[in-house]
Parts: sequence; structure tokens; C-alpha cells
Amino acid sequence: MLRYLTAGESHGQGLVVIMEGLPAGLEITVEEIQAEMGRRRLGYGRGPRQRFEADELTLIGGVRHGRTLGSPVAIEIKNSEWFRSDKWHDEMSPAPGATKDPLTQVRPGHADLAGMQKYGFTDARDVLERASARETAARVAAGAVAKKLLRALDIEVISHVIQMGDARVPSSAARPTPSELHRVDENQVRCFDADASEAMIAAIKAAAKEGDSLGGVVEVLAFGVPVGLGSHVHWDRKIDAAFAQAVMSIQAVKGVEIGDGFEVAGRRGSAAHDPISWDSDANEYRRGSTLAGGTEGGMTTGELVVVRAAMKPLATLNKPTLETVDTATKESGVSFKERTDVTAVPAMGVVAETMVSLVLATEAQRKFGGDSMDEFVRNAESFSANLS
Ligand code: EPS
Repeated sequence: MLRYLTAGESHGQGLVVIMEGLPAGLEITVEEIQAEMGRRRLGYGRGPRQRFEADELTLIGGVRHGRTLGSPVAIEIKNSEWFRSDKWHDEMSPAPGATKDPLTQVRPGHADLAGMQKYGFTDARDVLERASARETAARVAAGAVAKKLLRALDIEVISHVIQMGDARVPSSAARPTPSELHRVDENQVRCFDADASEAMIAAIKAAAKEGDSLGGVVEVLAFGVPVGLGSHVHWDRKIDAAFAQAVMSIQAVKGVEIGDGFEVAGRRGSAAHDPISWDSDANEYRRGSTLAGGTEGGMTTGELVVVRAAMKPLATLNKPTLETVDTATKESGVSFKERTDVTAVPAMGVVAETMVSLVLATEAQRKFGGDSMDEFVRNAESFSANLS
């Protein structure tokens, strides 16, 4: 089974991700992973760090001459700030010592207070360095490899922003296709709808002016997913549940929707399900709509997969105003200041693509297996060719 583990702190020396269970013979290059990581830094409203992080990465193991060997793939991502200055060297040193400046005015909505209580820490930095969404850079590196695996089965996973603060893309608006992803990425907020995109930028500008932050919603679309990934017989292998877990694990995501899950809840059954028809030209079943988001009974149906993720506004504010308590004195006040973004919703879309891709890659491998890419693709093609 495909599994992966990340390590590293936001302002430490770097991040590491190890992926295990990839077939041999998957073609992958540093440049491909780097390109995907560059997409995560996109978006109006990001902080200064995204401009200077180079996401300099090294393929430490598992890849030879541009192809996976079947052994664990290890990727190291250096934090450029660590190597271009000594700003964090004392504060984040792994050597014995102590900080001169513990953070104790914990941020409401962040991991600070619960993490300090859980682990017995007296400095919020012991928590926030790992809780930070910087960690998602390592996930996106793994996601780039997963996407490459999926591409061998003609599966493409993309995303676009559909809400920023209260600026929304109308539900009737066209969705982007994989060949239009570059247009999404070129847009400052990764939005496919021109009018909504302008409203989103205006909302970010207004929030930035007041030192505030904004949340929003992204939609992930997976094209070309075969029928039958996931399971209706195992509660813990239902693919919609796996999407929800994976996407909800992204920092600051508080809601996940598969298809039109929330809207459909208010309809009658007669108008709440995707009709099934037989396409005799393509020799396959089709669903007439995407209300169920491409999953039924915990399995993919062969239709477009639609997963939405709602992100709360970041808990770190450029002008902290949220009421909190100093954990050292128990006095009330406002939370400490830390360099941050006005919004990370456009970047979260890229991370959500990553998480959906990792779930699809895991389930595709579970279904089709294979130690080599040839075997994996052959098994998948044989399954599709024998569908009745
Ligand atoms: C970052 C996400 C945010 C940024 C961080 C980089 O982290 P958090 O989830 O803690 O708000 O604040 O940037 C910094 C830590 C910094 O020093 O600028 C990311 O996604 O890379």
C-alpha cells in the first residue's frame, strides 16, 4: 500500500517526505516536483515568505535515472530562509538550549493552546512550528509523484477557488478542464470566473488593509477516474470517507463536501440523484449530473470526482485583535504577532489536489496492484476492458 510520512518544522532546516509502496518504473524528475511546489506558493494574499522560498529539493532515495526503483522515495526540501540567513538558527536549533523569547499569548483558532496543554509545553513555538501549513510543501512534493502515477491511467486532478470571504463563483459558472488549468494558475486567486475573481481580489485587499484574514472554498475535480476505486463493503475503505479525511487534514480546513452534498440534503429524493443512462457509442454507463461527486456507496462511479474544501480564515492576523489569555500570567490580551498570509485559499487548492491525488493513487494501487508500472497499467487496462 502507498503510504507517506512528513517531517520538519516551519522555520527549521527543511522538510522531508518519504513515500513507500510506489511501483518501479514511474518516471519522475526534480523539475516536475518543483513545478508542482511552485504552484503551492501562488495566490494573491500570500505573505513575503512565498516569494523567497525556493523550495530547493533533493531526491535522496528511491529514484535512479529518472525512474522509481520500487524502494521508498525520500525527498528533502530545504527551507531557503535557514540557509540564506542565520535568523532562525538559535530559535530552532536542535542542540540543547532554551529560547529567550517564549510565545505565550496563544492564538485562538490555532493549535497553540491545545498543543501546549497536550504536550506540556510552555512555549507555543513548540507547537506552531509543526502545526504550520508550511508542512504541506512536503505533501505537495509527494502529491506530484502521486499525480504522475495517476497520469499513467489518464487521471488528471485539478482545482479552482470558488469562494473567497463572501465573494463566490455562481453555481451556474463553467468548471475548468485539465487543459484549462494554466488559466486557473495564471489567475491571481486561482479562480476560473473573471467577475468572481475581481470580487475576491477586492475582498483580500479590504481584509489586508485592516490586518485581517480571509477563508474560502476550493473545488477539486478529478477527471478520468475509473469505476470501482474504494469499497462499499469496508467502512474504512469508502473513498468518499478517505477524501474527507485526507482533505480535512489540511491545516485550517473545517468543512469537506463531496459533490453537492449540502445542497442535495434540502431536495426531495426524486431530484437528488444522478440519473443513469447507457452510452452505446462509448459502450459505457453515464450519469447525467455530478450531484454525488462521482462516488456512490463509497466507490468511484467513473464520472467526474468533485470534492470541495472550506478553509476558515487564518488564525494568525497581521493586526492581532482576537481576545486570548497569556499562558504564563493568565492575563487577558491579544494573541502574539507572527509573519503570515492574508489568505492561503489559492494555495490550499493545490494542497487539496494533492490530498485527493494521494487518495486516488492509494486506492488505484490497492485495486490494480503491481510491482512495476507496466504491471500496474496492464492490470488497470484489463479491468476497464472487461467491464460489463
Ligand atoms: C506557510 C503557511 C503559513 C505561513 C508560513 C508558510 O503558516 P501557518 O499555517 O502557520 O499560518 O505563515 O509562513 C511562515 C511561517 C513565515 O515565516 O512566513 C506555507 O504554506 O508555506
